[in-house]
Amino acid sequence: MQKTVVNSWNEWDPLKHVIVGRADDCHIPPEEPALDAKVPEDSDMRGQWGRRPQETIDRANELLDNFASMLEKRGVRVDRPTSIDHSLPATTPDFHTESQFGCMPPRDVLLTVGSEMLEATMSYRCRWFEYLNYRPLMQQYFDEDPNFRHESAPKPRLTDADYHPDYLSEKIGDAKRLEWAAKKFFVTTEEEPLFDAADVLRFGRDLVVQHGFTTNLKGIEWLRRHFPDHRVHTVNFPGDPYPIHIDATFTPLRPGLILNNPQRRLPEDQRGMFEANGWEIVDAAQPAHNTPPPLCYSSTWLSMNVLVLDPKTVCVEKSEVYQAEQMDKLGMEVVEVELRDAYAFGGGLHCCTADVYREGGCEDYFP
Ligand code: ABU
Repeated sequence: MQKTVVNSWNEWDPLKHVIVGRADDCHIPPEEPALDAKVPEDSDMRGQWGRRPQETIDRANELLDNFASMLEKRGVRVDRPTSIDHSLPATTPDFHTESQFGCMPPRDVLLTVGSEMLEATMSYRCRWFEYLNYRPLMQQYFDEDPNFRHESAPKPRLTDADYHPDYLSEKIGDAKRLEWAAKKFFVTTEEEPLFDAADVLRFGRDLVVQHGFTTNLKGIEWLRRHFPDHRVHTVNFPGDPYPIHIDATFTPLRPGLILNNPQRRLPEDQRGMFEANGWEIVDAAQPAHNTPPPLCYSSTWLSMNVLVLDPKTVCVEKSEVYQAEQMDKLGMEVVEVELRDAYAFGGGLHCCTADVYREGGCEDYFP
C-alpha cells in the first residue's frame, strides 16, 4: 500500500524520518567569490584546497554513522545520500571551478515544506551540482509516495555579476564586515534569485528566511511566489560578520520558544510577530569552545545547531555542556551526540540532517 513518506512543516514536531549526510569524498573547494567571503580571514583554510585527509573523512563518517544508528534505535527512519565524485570540476557555460564540496550538510540543499522537498539554488559554484547526491533518495520518495512533490529552484548562472567585488579582498576586517552586514550589503548581489535551504526556518504557515551571504532578496521573493499559501518573513542578523545559514543563529525549540545567538540578536523591529503571539526569544548559552575545529568553515556557534526530535527532546553535541545545561533548564530532555570532529565537513546536528517526515500538519502559530 502506498503511504505518505514526506511531510514536515516545522522544526520541532516528532521526527520520524530524516536524511543524515555523509563525509564521503568531501573536498575543500578552490577559492571562489561566495565561499571566500565566508572563510574567516584568520582561518587555516585560506589558500588551500583538495580532498580532505582520509583519516578525517573516516572519523567524521564514524560519528555520522553513530548518530544515524542512535536515531534508528529511537524509531526514526534514516536515509543517507549517495556520494557523487566531488573531485570532478563543476563546469557550466558560465563558470568553472576545479572541485566540488561534499554531501555532509543536506540541510543546506534540501528544504522540506509539507509534502514537498525543494532543491535550493545554492550560491557557491562548488555546490551547484550538490543536489545530485540526493537524487537517488528523491527518486525513491517519488516512487513510494504519490503525494510527494520533488521541486528544484531555477539553477542560477553564478557569473561574476552575482558577487560584490568588495568582498573579494583578502583582508576586510570584522569592523568593516559588521558595518556592511548592518547595511545589508552582502557578498551576493541581486542579479538573480539565490538561496540556501539552511537560511529558511519553518514555523507551519510561516517561513522565516535569513537575508545574508547565501540568500539574497530575490531568492526570498522567489520563495514567496513559490509558496503562495505561506507567509514568508525576511530577517537579518547585523551582529554576524559572516552571515550564512540561520541555524546557528536562531533556533526554534518548540511552539513559543526560540534560542537566539547573543552575538547575532534579531533586531527589535523584526520581533513583532513573535512578541504579538507570546513567543519567548532567549539568548543561547555560550559555546564550550573558543575556536572551531581545524579546517572548519563554521563558527563556534554550532553549539546551538541542535536537532529537535520532538517538543521535549533535543540532540545537543556532546562537548557543548553549556548548551546542554541550558536545554535542561528550559525543560528539554537532552540527547548527547558526539559530532565535533565532523563539524569541518559542513556543520552540526541540524546542518547534517534534512527532515523527511515529522508528525503533524500545517499550523498557524502567528494568527
Ligand atoms: N551552517 C551554519 C554555519 C553558521 C555559522 O558558522 O555560525
